[in-house]
Amino acid sequence: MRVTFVTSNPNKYREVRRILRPFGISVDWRRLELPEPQADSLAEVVRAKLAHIPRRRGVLLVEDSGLFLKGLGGFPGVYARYVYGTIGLPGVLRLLKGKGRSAVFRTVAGVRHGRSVWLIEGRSTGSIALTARGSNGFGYDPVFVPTGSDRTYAQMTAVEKDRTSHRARAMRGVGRKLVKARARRNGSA
Ligand code: ITT
Repeated sequence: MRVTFVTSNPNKYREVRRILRPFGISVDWRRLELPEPQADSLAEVVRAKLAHIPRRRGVLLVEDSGLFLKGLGGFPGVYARYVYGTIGLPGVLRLLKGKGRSAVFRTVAGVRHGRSVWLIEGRSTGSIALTARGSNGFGYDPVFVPTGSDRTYAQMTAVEKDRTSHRARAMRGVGRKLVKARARRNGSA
């Protein structure tokens, strides 16, 4: 089975390709920056991304991710991309000084297959490190410490990050659902 994943972010593509491979799903990358409307929720952004892509055959996949910081009332949340590109990690660490450091990373994956649209969410809970650590991964990985670890995602291997990451959880949900749909189509479930 093949899916077309539309994202501007090569790191996301690498992760998604790796996560879906065990489900027997190959991922074709369409590199495109889709407009992200000012929206309150990742789900709304995902629906807007799907709506922007013309209908065509095959399975289409998009996702939107956000980092929700408890000490900042959920900021940057859906605006994680903008905040990363403006104040960056140093700015986020400055804003968090003296505040609670718990955090949730969320990914909402959106799949369009024919007339069906599915949204599937994955979450990783954790906290924000006092300083950036590690050089693997991308984006907020150097500051995000998942629950149960004392290392940031940037200090982990790709396989270690996939065990708990928001994206891996959302994409494994996508993988399971696509495998089930294929089995139904083939009349074997
Ligand atoms: P799209 O084209 O798919 O939208 P993007 O990089 O703009 O790619 P998002 O808006 O979903 O993606 O991401 C919001 C921000 O969060 C952005 O700065 C990403 O680098 C960062 N981010 C997303 N997933 C991450 C992860 O697993 N680890 C660290 N940072 C991540």
